[in-house]
Amino acid sequence: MSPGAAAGVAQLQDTIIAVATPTGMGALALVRLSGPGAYAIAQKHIRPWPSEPRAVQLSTVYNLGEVLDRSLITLFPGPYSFTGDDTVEISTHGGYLVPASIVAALISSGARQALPGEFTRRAVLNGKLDILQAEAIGDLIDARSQAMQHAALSQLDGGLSRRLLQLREDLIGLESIIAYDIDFPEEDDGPVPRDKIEAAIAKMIASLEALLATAPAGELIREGAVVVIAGPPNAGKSSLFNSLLGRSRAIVTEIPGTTRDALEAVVDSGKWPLRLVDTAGLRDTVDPIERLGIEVSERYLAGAAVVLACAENSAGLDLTIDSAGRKSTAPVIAVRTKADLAPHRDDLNREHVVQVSAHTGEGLQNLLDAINNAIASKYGEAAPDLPLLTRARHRQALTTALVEIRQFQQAWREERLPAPVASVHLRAAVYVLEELIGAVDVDDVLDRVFSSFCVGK
Ligand SMILES: Nc1nc2c(ncn2[C@@H]2O[C@H](COP(=O)(O)OP(=O)(O)OP(=O)(O)O)[C@@H](O)[C@H]2O)c(=O)[nH]1
Ligand SMILES: [Mg+2]
Repeated sequence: MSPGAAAGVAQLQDTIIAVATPTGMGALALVRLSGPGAYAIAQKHIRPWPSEPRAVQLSTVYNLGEVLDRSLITLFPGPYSFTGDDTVEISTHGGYLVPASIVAALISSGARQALPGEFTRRAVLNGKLDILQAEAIGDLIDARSQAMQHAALSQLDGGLSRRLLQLREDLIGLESIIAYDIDFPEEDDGPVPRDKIEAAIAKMIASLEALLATAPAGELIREGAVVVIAGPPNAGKSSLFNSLLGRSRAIVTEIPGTTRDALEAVVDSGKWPLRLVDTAGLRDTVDPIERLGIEVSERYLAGAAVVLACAENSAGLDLTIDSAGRKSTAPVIAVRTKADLAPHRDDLNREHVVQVSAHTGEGLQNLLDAINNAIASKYGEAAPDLPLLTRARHRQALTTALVEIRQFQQAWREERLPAPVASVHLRAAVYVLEELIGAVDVDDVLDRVFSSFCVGK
């Protein structure tokens, strides 16, 4: 057990409390109290005490005889609560004072201020959630796009955990077949057929590869795709940025060189969260401040998922596409700005140029579609029936598991290593998956081996 886990177990004796809603002015706030002493602590302050669990009771919260608030109280007895421990939820009036005074009163009676994420951590330690589901709760709260909301909900529902548990199950199955073969090579059935083991390995490798293939799209959904708006000064980049954002965030003037620093804002395109970046116009300049801004633009270009090369004329577009191509490996979308000014000019009716006007809104949807398509063709679309890997932690763990299984496959095929040694790779893959899910039970393989034995053997 890690020292962190040991600390978690020791702290499980504490009853923790926190305001679950954000600090600040609001109609309501939720105070959550959870732990072995939750009921005893809350009973010192709440009257009347709810007569039944999971039913809302209008009560008064007191401290030393003084009324703190009229609140709605709900009891969630363990283990049927979010954390698995007895939990009291107090729905109070909002604002700065009321929720904080209730928390202070309950702390004076023995509760402890919860650490960040501690309620969810308890849910994991009490077996209510696995680590992947706990991460999904964090992602759901952080979600700034529908795509992330869907991915987090599916992970919370256990989609990814179930797949990984199945994989772990398959690995343990394979381990036990090999162990059985080693221990009882002259059984009546004869040795385990090699092609059966080959097929099981191939199935696991295919399943891991399919999951790993979702990582680029999954990580992009969680982190957002950096979309850099680049182009010559005065091309209308900041205007386009504001239009895509739906609000006036960047300063727009007719003076070339207005934007000096990169500005970033998130737009939900429906499919991907886009981290739109407005940048300083690219040009040769002696102005040191503008030069610094251009350097920042170039850095953003290097890390872009997609570049919008913007210009209001054909020559400007060619130059921008060219310089974007040199600074970035991302797909470049050619965007002809200010389409309202000189519509249908021949030189700009060329193919693969999206025409937009920040003033009329023309072409903005086409541009969003083009961005979504460019991202999907570079990073892949999420297969609807597959959970997504949304974190580098998931990708690294599954890559390690895949490497171990491939090493087993090779050793098995070449009969290079004795079977017990080769199966060390399978054990390593099982550990990696267990660590990823947060479910560790090494006795499983023994259970499998002995469950197929006859009584008395
Ligand atoms: N008619 C028309 N004018 C536009 C449009 N977009 C921008 N402009 C005008 O073009 C000028 C420059 O716009 P900005 O958005 O500041 O251009 P920019 O590319 O950010 O410029 P820098 O920050 O200097 O690099 C302003 O006067 C805008 O009003 C458009 O779609 N139609
Ligand atoms: Mg600008």
